[in-house]
Amino acid sequence: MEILNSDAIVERLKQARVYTILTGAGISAESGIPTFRGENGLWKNLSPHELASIEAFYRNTAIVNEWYRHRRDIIEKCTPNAGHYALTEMSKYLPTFYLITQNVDGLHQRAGVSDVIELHGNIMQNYCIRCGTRYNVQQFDEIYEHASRHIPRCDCGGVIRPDVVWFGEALPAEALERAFQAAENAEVFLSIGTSAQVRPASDLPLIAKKHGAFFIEININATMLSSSADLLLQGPSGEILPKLNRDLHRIISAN
Ligand code: BV8
Ligand code: ZN
Repeated sequence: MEILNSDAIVERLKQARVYTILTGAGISAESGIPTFRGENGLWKNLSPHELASIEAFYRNTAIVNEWYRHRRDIIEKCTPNAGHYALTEMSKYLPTFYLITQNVDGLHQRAGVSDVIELHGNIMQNYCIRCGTRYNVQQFDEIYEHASRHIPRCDCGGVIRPDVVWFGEALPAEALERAFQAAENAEVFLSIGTSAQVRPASDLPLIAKKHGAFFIEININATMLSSSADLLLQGPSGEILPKLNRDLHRIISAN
């Protein structure tokens, strides 16, 4: 089944120089990583603010740290899926390719994309909130094993936290700036596997649209962005992206 079933769309993609991609938890679902708000979402019983916020961390440091260790365990046992690898392929032949992700799982990097704009940080990284010393997962787990009350501390005495962006926290300035630029300059913008409920990430597709981009949404469900999409590809990204990659590669190499 041809994914790009109109000459106008094919022509538009053929002419485009700048492709910007935004991914959310949905692209990792077929790797076995639970999404946030879905059926068996991570936040089914607990609200995000009880887990992914600075208040939660201070109030329930042990519970929040345990939740992140649980998520890291899941992620370490998972591998990138066909959707991740299709994007890696695209990054090799598209003229300009920006990959922005809300995910903290590092699967795009493990699938071979060299430059990933991580808006919400990376769950495999940790740092001391007092002196900023960084700890990788092994170092963190070593400290965590011997931490009193499951509150891992740095040599300076400061508490160590996951290097992810919590609700109410600013996104990393450089990553956000690069993401806004990539959205403004996009000629084609793909939003893949995100419910588009979390800002400012969910502003990006609309910024791209406003600057004249051709907007493609890939999701198993409709979202609040769907009405502004120029092309809606409904279904699992692990199935759609390999087909899109095949068609796109054929179009671009026919140039
Ligand atoms: C900030 C990281 C300001 C940690 C996360 C206006 C402007 C700015 C902020 C706000 C604003 N209005 C409200 C806010 C506050 C808040 C916000 O947006 N709240 C929402 C909920 C109303 N935003 C913030 O707090 C942000 N901070 O802007 O601070 C500031 C400025 C200066 C100084 C101080 C402060 C911070 C937001 C980041 C929060 N951190 N996580 C962690 O991961 O533990 S958010 C969390 O949600 C994840 O990062 C996740 O990536 C993100 C978005 O979720 P999705 O990725 O979309 O996942 P979801 O489960 O929702 O959806 C999955 C989708 O996939 C579904 O649509 C499903 O249909 C689809 N799907 C499923 N399977 C498949 C599939 N699709 C395709 N194929 C499949 N197989
Ligand atoms: Zn410290």
